[in-house]
Amino acid sequence: MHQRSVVRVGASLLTASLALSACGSRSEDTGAADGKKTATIGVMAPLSGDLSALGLGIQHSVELAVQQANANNTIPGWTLKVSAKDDEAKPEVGKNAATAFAGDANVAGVVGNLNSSVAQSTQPVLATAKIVQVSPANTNPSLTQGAAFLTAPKRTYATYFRTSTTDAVQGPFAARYLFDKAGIKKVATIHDKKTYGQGLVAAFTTEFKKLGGTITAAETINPDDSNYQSVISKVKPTSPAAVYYGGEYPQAGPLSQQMKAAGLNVPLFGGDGIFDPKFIELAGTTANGDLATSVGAPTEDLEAGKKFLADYAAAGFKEPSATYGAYSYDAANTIINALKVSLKDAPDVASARQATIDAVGKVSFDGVTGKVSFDEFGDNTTRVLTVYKVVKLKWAPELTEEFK
Ligand code: ABU
Repeated sequence: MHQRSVVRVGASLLTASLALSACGSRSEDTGAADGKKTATIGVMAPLSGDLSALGLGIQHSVELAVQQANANNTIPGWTLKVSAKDDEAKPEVGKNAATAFAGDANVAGVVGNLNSSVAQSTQPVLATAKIVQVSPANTNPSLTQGAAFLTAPKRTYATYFRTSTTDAVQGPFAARYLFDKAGIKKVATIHDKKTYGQGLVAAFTTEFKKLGGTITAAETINPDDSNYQSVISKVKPTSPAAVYYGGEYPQAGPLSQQMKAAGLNVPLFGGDGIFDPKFIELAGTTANGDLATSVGAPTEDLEAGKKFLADYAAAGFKEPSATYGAYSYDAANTIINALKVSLKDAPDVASARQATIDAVGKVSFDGVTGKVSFDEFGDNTTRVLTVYKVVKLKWAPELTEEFK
């Protein structure tokens, strides 16, 4: 496979190639001019399979940030490159991708992963190599605050940061919306047993019960299954007014469709993992009324977001920026902002790695998604979320709020 993209370097317009190698790794040669040193920003995301719509949006949004940095000579004396690796949404594949980045002395930082379960396997590899990692999408709280995040939060990896918020915010945000705004007091929960889905449902459940709500059933599915009749038959007799789902759209879409077909005519409500047009495609004509929370305000409603979307369209990427595009662009610019400091007088990328980690911890800039800066755990200090509802078979924003 061979894709072409247009890259501006300085005042000249260059044509660069995006090559996909047999091992599923894509790298972009941004055409370093003579005398310039090169630093690579890695991307790890699902670039194939069910979640590739999200992963390709992450990859291209990083490419856009890098193209703009090169065009603006943001880091004098240096040209940035992008190297994107397909983690296939699988922990072991992600670990191999991280190991390859760790073995490359030119890698200055990595954007990724999408899946919290994959990041659990890449964090230690990049930490050992002292390579900074910024995820645009991982929401499981343990990635930044450790397994005991509820009672004794403790930073686990000094190299790991994220521009998205966490499920310790997203789950309660959904619970408050259902209980306070939608007036729904009885909910059944279902999750896919993976790190993200399980954590999201746990955070939702704690808050929903605290508010006085009732969890009528707490069930799980196997993410490899496509028939959910068995779980639906356990949930339906408990008469919930909504089903809260922890997991991603490849399972949530068919679950919604099968729930309605079986007469469980209540909204399916999920997190950012279901917020994609593919959910509606899979859920079909009965998806209207289903709900999702997602990180941040709707990109198209923000001034900086409008510019990002226009620049993204002008760059001519084949796939849309999708749910995490703006967060990926901000993640790439987090690393680029840090490199402005760490590479300034550095002889090479590898010797600047600790300085890059330190500089990421101190970034503070107005990104596309809002103010980008990190707390003592590496979490974004901005905690804005949006509830979306399926209306006329399209996601429509219902409520955007800062979580307090
Ligand atoms: N944040 C939703 C999807 C990615 C994850 O596993 O965290």
